[in-house]
Amino acid sequence: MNRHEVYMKRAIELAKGGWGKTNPNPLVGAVIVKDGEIIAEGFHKELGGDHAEAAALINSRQSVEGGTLYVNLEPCSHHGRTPPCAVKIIESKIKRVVVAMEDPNPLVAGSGIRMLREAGIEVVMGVLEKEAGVLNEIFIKYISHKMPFVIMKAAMTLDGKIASVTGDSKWISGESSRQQVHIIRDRVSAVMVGVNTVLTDNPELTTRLGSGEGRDPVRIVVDSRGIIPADSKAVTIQSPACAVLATTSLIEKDKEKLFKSKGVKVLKLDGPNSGGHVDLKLLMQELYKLEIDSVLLEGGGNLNAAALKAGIVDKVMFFISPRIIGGQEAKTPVEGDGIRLMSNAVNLRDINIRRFGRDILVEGYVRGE
Ligand code: AOF
Ligand code: ZN
Repeated sequence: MNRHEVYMKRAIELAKGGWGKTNPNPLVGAVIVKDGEIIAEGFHKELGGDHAEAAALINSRQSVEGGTLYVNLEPCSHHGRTPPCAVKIIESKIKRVVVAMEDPNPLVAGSGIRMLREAGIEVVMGVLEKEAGVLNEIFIKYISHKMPFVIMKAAMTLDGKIASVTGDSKWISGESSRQQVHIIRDRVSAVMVGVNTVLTDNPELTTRLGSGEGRDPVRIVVDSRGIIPADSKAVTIQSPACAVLATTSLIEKDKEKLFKSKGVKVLKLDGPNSGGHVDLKLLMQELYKLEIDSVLLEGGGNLNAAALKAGIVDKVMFFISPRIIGGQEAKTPVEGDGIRLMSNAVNLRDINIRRFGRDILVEGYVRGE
């Protein structure tokens, strides 16, 4: 790792301090180096708060004049919730700015770099670009496609079952895997399940980190006919985050009223070709409007199949527990009609394998730039 990469790695580590708090804004960290030493650090702590570059400039206890600023995202050039960072950097007399990646936000998209260069500041681009892209995979999808980043998560046995023949699905994966899921729930804006999952498991869909900290995601239930009981935990649980019922015009009027009276946001999403089902692409476009930048899709098999078919899934995370339960009728993570030819399979790229206790996590991306 060269000098630039060492400091950029630090900026990326700092950025992670904003996990779960900056959505739908990016994770950004910044480091200021002068005479071979880090003299200030900062990161974007929460939505609406100081941008990372501004935070680092404020945190410096000595003059930053002539120093180098490392930041994992191009400094902004626009007046948004805060004034443009590029202007602050120019005023601070920083000599050089090292950036991991250009800002995909159309409001910025290269203009921050241009501003800096026009002011005579040396700009070095592309340091740890790939790592920076992974760090902000949610932001990049959200801002460039106007849809949330969708992570399909499942926990299955070694023989690929998500429940036994009797429907028992409690404790398929171990404690450590389940904890990891709560860490992800804390970082994403929403968690989404299908009607059958609510009917059979009645999940709370909240974040339980153990430490007492953590932020609940918005709870989304996809239920085309609006048949889940109004006293389902997903509806009634006490949480600062709201519940969304993604349904269609097939929902009964009284039921719709009942859900609304309980504070549920009811979205009717009939698509031209969705045949009485919720149009998932339309749902994603609506979620974008609600500033939901990421969705953890927790099944079950029918919704997972529909989501893959609709092309809304970005990332897959399958936890595999080394247990075998068998049963022809036992449910699997992806049901639906299935593909006919192997050549049409969903082929994951950039596969990563991690261990959580006795379980194995296989994760990868469905598509990507
Ligand atoms: C951040 N934090 O550290 C940086 C960002 O909503 P605003 O006005 O705060 O502006 C958000 C945009 O600013 C964001 O989409 C990104 O393009 C740019 N940079 N944003 O939230 C930061 N550096
Ligand atoms: Zn900024």
